Amino acid sequence: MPGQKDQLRTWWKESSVYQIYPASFQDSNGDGIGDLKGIISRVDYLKELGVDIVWLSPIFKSPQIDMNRQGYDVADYRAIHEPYGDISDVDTLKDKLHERGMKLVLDLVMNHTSDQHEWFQESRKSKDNPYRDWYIWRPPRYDAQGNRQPPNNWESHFQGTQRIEQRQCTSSQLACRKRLGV
Ligand SMILES: [Ca+2]
Repeated sequence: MPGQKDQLRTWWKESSVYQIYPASFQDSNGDGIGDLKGIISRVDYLKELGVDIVWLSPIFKSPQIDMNRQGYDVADYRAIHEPYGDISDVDTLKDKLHERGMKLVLDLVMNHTSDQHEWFQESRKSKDNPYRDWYIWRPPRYDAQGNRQPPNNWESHFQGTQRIEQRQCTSSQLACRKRLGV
């Protein structure tokens, strides 16, 4: 029977977490872009550092047009961003981390998708599409001169208004992205 102290221990509070942005961590094939095989080749190094948990920034299929190519605009949650590798690489990385007593945390945000995701492509087709209410749609706003206005004036806690506008863009229209220069 574990003692009370052991029962109160939680791995996600008491572990050393090492976040990896895949594109810049380790390139295994010389194309200039870090990848999963590169991370796999450094698993022993991570263990030597004393890492308990690898937090992997987004690796899913994405056009990478969100802020600074972070990959939070996911186009397919069941596929890997091609320059990073494929699902078998994820399995290998997971297995090698587990063999060394480390955990793997995948970073993804579930409250929005890329405008290239098939759910969004369906949703935008018509108001009676089965996917229509998978996204929030509102009529566009215009000023007195007839110029189309941003979706809202919300501010982000993270990176100012642009991030919010960009999230709106991923679920609205190309013209909005052009306006923001993203
Ligand atoms: Ca590479």
